[in-house]
Amino acid sequence: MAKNNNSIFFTEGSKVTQDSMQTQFAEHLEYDLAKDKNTVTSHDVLMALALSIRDRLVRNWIRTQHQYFQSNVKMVHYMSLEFLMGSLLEHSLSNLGLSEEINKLMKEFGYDIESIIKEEPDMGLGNGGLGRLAACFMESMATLEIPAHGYGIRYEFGIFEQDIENGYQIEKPDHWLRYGSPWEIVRPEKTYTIQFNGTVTAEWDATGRERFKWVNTDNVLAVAHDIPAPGYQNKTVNTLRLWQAKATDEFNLIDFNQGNYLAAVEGKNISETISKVLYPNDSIPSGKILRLRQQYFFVSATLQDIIKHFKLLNKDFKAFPDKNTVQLNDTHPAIAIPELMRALMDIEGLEWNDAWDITTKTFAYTNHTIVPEALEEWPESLMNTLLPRHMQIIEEINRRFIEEIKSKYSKDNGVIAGMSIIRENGGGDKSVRMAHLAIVGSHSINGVAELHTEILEKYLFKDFYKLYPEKFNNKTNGISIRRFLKEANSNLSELISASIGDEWIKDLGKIKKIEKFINDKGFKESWREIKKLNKIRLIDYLGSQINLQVNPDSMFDSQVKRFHEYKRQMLNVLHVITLYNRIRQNPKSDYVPRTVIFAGKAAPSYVMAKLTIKLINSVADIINNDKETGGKLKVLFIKNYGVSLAEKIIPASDLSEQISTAGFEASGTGNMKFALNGALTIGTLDGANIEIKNEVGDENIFIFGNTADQVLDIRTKGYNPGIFYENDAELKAVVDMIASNFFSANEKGIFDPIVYDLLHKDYYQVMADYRSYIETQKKVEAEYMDAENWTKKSIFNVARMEKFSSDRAIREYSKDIWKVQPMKITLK
Ligand code: F58
Repeated sequence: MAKNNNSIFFTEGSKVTQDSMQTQFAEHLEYDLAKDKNTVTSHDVLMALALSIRDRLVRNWIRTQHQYFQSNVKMVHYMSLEFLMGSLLEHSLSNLGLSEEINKLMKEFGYDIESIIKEEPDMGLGNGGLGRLAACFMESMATLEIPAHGYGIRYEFGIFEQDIENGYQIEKPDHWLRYGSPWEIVRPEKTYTIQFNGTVTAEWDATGRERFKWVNTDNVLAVAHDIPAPGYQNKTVNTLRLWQAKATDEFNLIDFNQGNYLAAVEGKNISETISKVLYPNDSIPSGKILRLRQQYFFVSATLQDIIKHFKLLNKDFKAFPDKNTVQLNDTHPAIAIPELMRALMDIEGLEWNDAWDITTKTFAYTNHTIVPEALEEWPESLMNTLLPRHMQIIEEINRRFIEEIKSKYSKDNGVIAGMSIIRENGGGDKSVRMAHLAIVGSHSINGVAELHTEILEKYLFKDFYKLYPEKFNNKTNGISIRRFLKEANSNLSELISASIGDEWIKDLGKIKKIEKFINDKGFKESWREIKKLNKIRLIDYLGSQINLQVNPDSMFDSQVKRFHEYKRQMLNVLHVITLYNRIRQNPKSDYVPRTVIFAGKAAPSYVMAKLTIKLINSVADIINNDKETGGKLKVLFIKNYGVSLAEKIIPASDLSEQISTAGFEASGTGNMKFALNGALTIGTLDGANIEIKNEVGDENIFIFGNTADQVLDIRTKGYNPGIFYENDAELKAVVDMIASNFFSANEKGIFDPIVYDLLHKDYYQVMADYRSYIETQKKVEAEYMDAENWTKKSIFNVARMEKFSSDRAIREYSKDIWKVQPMKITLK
C-alpha cells in the first residue's frame, strides 16, 4: 500500500468535524449495530453513543501519537498488572466537553442519559487502590499533557462480581466483555511472541564473546488492544495498551492430523488462559504459576513494543533512558528488569555493564505495601523452569550486588543474607525476592504517603536505604479531580464553579477560594441541599436492591473499600452494636440518626474477611428489623462495590471511616475521595490520613487511636486483647452478644472464630482502639447536631484538598523521577 498519500491523513473538515453528533449516532446504530427503532435495545443505544464519542477521541488520539512519534519525545511507560478504569462514557463526555450537548441530544431522542450511562459495565481490571491509582494517573498524565503509555493485561474477566446470599459473599465471573467493548481498538499488527520454558545455550560469537540463546521454548502471542485515555478538555489522548494472549498455532497440527481433535485444541486453551482472569487477591500475593506467567507475558510484550518503537527513531541504545522511563506499579512487573537485560545483551548484543546502566536508568519502582508477607517471592525452581535465562541473569545481578554490599556497606553475613535478592530458605530451597530485585534494578524507589515512605526507610528496606539513600523518595498518592468531583458530584461542582469559576477543575489550588463563603448562609444551605440530593440519588440508584426505608436526613457514615483485617471493618461493627445497645437501653434519648454503609469485596480465599461480611449482614438484619431502633440506626451492606458505586456512595456520605491499624495502610485514596466530596473523616494516624489532617486542620477531622509507633510498641511488649474486654463493660457486652449467637440464632457458632480472635489474638489491635474510637464517634455526633458548624467543616475539607489531586502527584513524578516535560498537541 502506498504510505505517502498524505491527503487521506489528518483531513480537516472530516466526517467527524462536519457531521453532527445526531447523524453519527444514527449511523452507528444503523451500520455498526444493524438496528432500527423496533429492535434497538438500551445496550445498543450505549454502543452507538460510545462509538460516536470514540470517533471524536480518535481524531485527537491519532494526532497525539503522531506528534509524539515525530518529535521522538521521551515517553513514560506506566506498567501495571491492574487498571481499574471504571466506566468510560461519562468520563469521555466530560473530558471532551460534550456532556451538555449529548444530554440534550439524548433527551430529544427520548433517552435518559443517566440510564444509558448505567448500562455500561465497569472496566474492573483491578482489585482496589493500586489499580485505581493507575487509572487516576492515566487521566492526570493526559490532562497535564505528559507523553505516556499505560501497559497492562486485557483480562477477559475482571474483579469478580460479588453477590450476597444469606449474608454470605458469593463470587461470580465478571463477564465485562460479553457484548464487546466500544472503546478498544484491536491492533493485530502489534503482536509479539512471548517465550516460556525451554533451555539456554551458550556459544562464542565472531568477536569472541559468549552469547546466550533461549531455545526450544513454548510460545504464546500477545496482541495489543488499545483504549484511549483523554485529557481534560485538551487535545492529548494517550494510550492504555492491554495485551491479550493468543495461541501461536490455532491447532497443534500433529495432534490434529492424528485425529485427536480435543488434544489439539487443549494447547490453545492453555496459552490463552494467561489473560483470562485477574487474580482477586489483594495485599497477599497468590504465588500461583499462572500469576508469574501473566507477569512475564505482559512485561515481555511491553518491552518488545518499547524497543521496537525506540529502534525506529534511534540508533544508539545509550539513548534509551533519555527516551523511555518505566514506572513499575509495585513488584508485579519487576521481572522487566532481567527481561530488559536479556533483550539488550542476548538480542541487541550489548555488554553487561552498558545493559545494566541502561536498565537502572530506565526503571523506577513504587511500593504499595509494608506487610512483609505481601512482598512477592518466586521459588527459584519455578523460575528455572519457566524463565531459565532470567534466573541466570538474576543470579548474576545478585552476585554483583553482593560484591557491592561487601565493598560499600557491610561484610556481615546476616546483613548480606537479609539484603540478597535470592533468599536461601534452607535445604537448598531458594526464592527470588522481587522487591529486592526492583530496588537494585531501579534508580528510584518511592512510597505512597509520608508515613509509608518513612516506614520503608526505617524498617522494611532499612539496609537498602542506608546503601542507596538517594534512590528513596516519597510520592503521596492523589486522585482524579475530574472523575471524583466534577463527574461524580456534578451538583457540588456546579455550585463551586458558579461561586468561584471553574479553574479548579484543572488547578485544584483554586478551590481554596470557596473558603470565603464559609459564613454565607445561602451557599451553606445549597451545600447541605446537595448532600441531601446525593443521598436521595444513591437510594434511587440502589432501587430494589435495598428493601428498607433509608432516611436521607440521617448521617451517612460510610466504610467502602476492600475487606481486610487491617482495615478494621470489625471496629466499625463493634461501634454499630454499641450504638444499638445504647438505643435499646435508652430509647428516649436524643440520637443522631445514622445510616452506616459498608461495601467492599473480600478475597475469595480470605476466610476472616468473608466472615466479617457475614457478620455485618447478620447485624444489619437484626438492627434493621428492630422497631425500637427504627429511624435511629440502619445498617446497609451494598453489594458488588466498584468504581461506579464509589461515584454514587462517596458524594452521598457525611462521615468517612478510615480506621486502619496505624502503620498498615500505605496511603489510602478513598480517604481523599471522601474529603473532596465534603465528608469528614474519622480516622487513625495512618497513611495519607496524617497528611489530610495537616491540610484540613485538626478541628476539621476526627483522629483517634494508637499511633504507628504505639502499635509497634504494644506488639513488641506483648499484647493481651482480653484485658480490654475485661475492663470495658460496654465492649464486653458487645463481644458477648456476638458470642451468644444474638446475631446468629439460626447458625449457631458461626462467629466463634471472630470472638476467639478478638479475645486471644487481635493482631490488628481492634480491642486496643475500641474505647478511643467510641468516644470519638460521640464527638462526631455532637458536631453533626450543629448543622452550620458541620457544613463549615465540610467546606474546609473540600477547600483544602489541593495536595490530593493526582495532578500534583504526576507533576512530582514527572519532575523528580521521570524527567519528562509536557508536550502540547498542536496538530490540526
Ligand atoms: C493499595 N494496595 C494500598 N494492593 O493498600 C493503599 O494503601 C494505597 O493507597 C494504594 O495501594 C495505592 O497506592 C493495593 O491496592 C493490591 O491491591 C495488590 C493486588 C495484587 C496483590 C498484592 C496487592
